[in-house]
Amino acid sequence: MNDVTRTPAYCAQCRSRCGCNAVIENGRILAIEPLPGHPSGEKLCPKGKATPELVYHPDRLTTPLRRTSPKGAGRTTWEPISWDEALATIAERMAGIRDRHGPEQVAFSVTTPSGTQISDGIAWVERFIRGFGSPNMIYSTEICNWHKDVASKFTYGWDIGTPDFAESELIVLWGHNPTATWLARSVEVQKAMKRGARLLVVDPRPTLYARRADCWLRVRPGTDQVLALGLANLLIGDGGIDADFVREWTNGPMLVRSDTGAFLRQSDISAGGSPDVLLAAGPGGTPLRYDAAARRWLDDPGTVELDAAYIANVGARDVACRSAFGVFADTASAWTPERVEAITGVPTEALRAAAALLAQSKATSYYAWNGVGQSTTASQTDRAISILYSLTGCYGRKGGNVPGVAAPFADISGHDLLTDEQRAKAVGLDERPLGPGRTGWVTGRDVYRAILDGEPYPVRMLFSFGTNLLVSQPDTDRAREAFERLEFHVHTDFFLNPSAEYADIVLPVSTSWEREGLRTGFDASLQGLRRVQLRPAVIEPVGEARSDTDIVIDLALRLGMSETFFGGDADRGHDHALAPAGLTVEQLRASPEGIDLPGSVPYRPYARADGAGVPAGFPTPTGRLEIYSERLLEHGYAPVPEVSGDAADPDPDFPLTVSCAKVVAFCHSQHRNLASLRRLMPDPMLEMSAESAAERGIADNDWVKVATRTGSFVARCRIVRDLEPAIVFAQHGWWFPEADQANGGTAGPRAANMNQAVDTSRSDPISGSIPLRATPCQVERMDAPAS
Ligand SMILES: Nc1nc2c(c(=O)[nH]1)N[C@H]1C(S)=C(S)[C@@H](COP(=O)(O)OP(=O)(O)OC[C@H]3O[C@@H](n4cnc5c(=O)[nH]c(N)nc54)[C@H](O)[C@@H]3O)O[C@H]1N2
Ligand SMILES: Nc1nc2c(c(=O)[nH]1)N[C@H]1C(S)=C(S)[C@@H](COP(=O)(O)OP(=O)(O)OC[C@H]3O[C@@H](n4cnc5c(=O)[nH]c(N)nc54)[C@H](O)[C@@H]3O)O[C@H]1N2
Ligand code: SF4
Ligand SMILES: [Mo]
Repeated sequence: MNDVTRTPAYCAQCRSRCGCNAVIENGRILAIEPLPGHPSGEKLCPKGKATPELVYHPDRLTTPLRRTSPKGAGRTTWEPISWDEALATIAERMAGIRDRHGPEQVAFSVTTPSGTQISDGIAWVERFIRGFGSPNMIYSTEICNWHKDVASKFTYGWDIGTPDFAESELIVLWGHNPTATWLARSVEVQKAMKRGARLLVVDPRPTLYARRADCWLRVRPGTDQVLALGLANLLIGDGGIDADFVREWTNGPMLVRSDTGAFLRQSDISAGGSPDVLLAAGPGGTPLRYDAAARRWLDDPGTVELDAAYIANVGARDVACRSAFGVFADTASAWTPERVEAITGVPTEALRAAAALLAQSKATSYYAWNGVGQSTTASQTDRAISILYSLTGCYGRKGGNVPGVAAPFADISGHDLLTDEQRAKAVGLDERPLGPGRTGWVTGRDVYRAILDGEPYPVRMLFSFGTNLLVSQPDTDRAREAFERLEFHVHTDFFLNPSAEYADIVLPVSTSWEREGLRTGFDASLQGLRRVQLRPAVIEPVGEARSDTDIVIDLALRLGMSETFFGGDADRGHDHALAPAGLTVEQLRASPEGIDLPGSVPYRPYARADGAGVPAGFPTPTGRLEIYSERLLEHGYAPVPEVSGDAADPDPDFPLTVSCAKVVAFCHSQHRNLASLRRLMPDPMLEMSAESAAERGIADNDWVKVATRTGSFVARCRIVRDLEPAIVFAQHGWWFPEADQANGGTAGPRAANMNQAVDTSRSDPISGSIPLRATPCQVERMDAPAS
């Protein structure tokens, strides 16, 4: 008798969200298999295949636990408690702090939906946090997705969009390595290459796609902004830009005053003129009027000049003005190929070849992610890359990056629930008023400061939905100290990770196979965005584990938020989310493989005209794609992405630079306890060139110590061809679940956690990102650590 069944599902462990069949026998999940026909269903990675190992791992948390030992001293001991006792205690502590001190004094940390299964419940968790009234959610966004998803709005008004791989002539992977991090996208890139699409890769590491690319720019870590400006300079100089697009759709033609840096407005040059009307230069110096509020020209823009210089009469003074495009072009022109080579290490011929590829392609799509988002210049780097891309005219176009979704869905993550008063209390928001703090996403560092120094007010409680701050984030010693200081600390997870060891109460969470998951769009491809799927729970929960969604709904009811939480009925919440797209939970339950919405994601949404024939434009202050950002200027930041500051002097004690990249075997600090994945990668590796290794008497596989100004970590050397000798590559997230958890393998001089060696004294002034990808270091051979 064979009672094996196959249920359509998807793997929620990472951003790829691979469509699959779950193979179930006698209520147990045996395996997952690819699900051809699903937009991300062609392949599964080793982490997906390790599903049964994770689900039935002997270390799974199976009941709520309360700690019975003091914090920070030796081994932690726990006692099981009931769900009711656990949740009653948590609700009471939360309500107590809220009522006595304010909800902002409860901080949260939420793990990443791009690299964990929390994508199933993330909207509910965020709703809970905002509904409770706390603006303090540690979310890693400043080192994860914020730049491509939010900083890009300074330029496009929208996010980076979804690459239309199926129609691209040229694909650019810029600091993004889908082979390791987004399998379904990697499949799309391969299909496109087979079809004849060209590939440009910008990465210091010889990734699989770098080796296969038509052009590989081996950029030095942390120098991408210079590279992007250098490429823009070549495109502009050689006539390789789409000048019609730039003239018609960007704010490039608008005149900028040299005295204030603001746009030249009609109200500047004529009494009674409108401040909404911006001026551009027409032929022979006639000013042409553009009404930014109405998003339309008041004069015929047919002859508007892009690269204009202009003298305006402001009051009784002459003020020199330059078109926004001209300001950017001047900034970029400083970056000649020779200067770019000196900073980035990219040879002038390679730079010219890349510029030629960009100039020739009429349909370029790109993706830029962690390789450019984890630096102290991440926001302006995003600006430089976005503007470079804008010059190609491909944003929104067929074969380019297309913003938007196939259908609208209601957002249930509760952005509207936080009052302005609470929103303003996000820690770190004063320092970075345009940063992720605006939506309640704060950095670990700022929360530790609040806990330890009471700045700007004390944080008393931390409630973690997954995350492993002691390993995945720097400032490890501060974090430990802060955890010991907390009045109350809750952690929800599948396993007790090193950070959970500091909690007062730990809650066992069901894996995605034991709970439902709603997905509105699978964005490996533009076509996949039409798929909506409600993944059923395919097995019963292990032990007493409950989903994050169940946990926050239960707590919400205990905290008096029933109404905000749809009376405690998750289905009602999901129906609310689905309603604008005309779907229901019931329909989706009847189609477990998902439903494809009719229609598609529209190309060129900015060109869609209203009844009066006025195109929608871009959702930016000027209604145009913003080469020049007055908004950044108003907050004291550079309006075009000029390179700020001088590079720090090289330190002879730390002549190398350590960067990092993700590996297919693990997500962040997870998966180290799964035997099949550890067989793929038993130890942390440090990629080095043969030259640098030989210079230090290091052979392949030797253990090495990597020292920086602020700490050190250990790894094994892996010699890699074609790596620049001064650059080494580490992996983050290492700890040893098999080791004695009294130290968890996370601390001390022999630990493998690279984040304890990252210096966070400098950060991106807009987003708070930190230099995870470029830290000066030295490497030396060491004896193998005792196991
Ligand atoms: N297997 C696996 N998949 C994952 C995750 C995981 O942990 N493991 N995490 C998920 C999450 S949360 C995220 S955010 C995504 C991230 O996905 P990716 O952005 O693809 O992540 P990385 O591999 O860290 O970095 C991408 C590339 O940046 C390169 N790089 C390093 N420094 C620089 C630099 O200075 N400039 C440039 N141009 N490139 C540089 C690296 O060599 C690497 O090839 O992956 C998601 N998917
Ligand atoms: N040096 C360096 N550091 C980095 C990065 C880097 O590239 N280099 N990448 C950064 C990035 S992009 C990110 S996003 C962060 C990620 O940092 P974190 O969000 O801290 O991710 P993890 O370390 O994987 O910890 C995730 C924890 O959540 C648990 N978990 C998984 N799924 C669920 C779930 O559904 N519910 C609950 N409650 N728990 C769950 C896991 O078991 C694990 O214990 O790390 C960042 N840190
Ligand atoms: S790439 Fe692997 S871990 Fe990520 S969703 Fe696909 S199968 Fe799961
Ligand atoms: Mo991330």
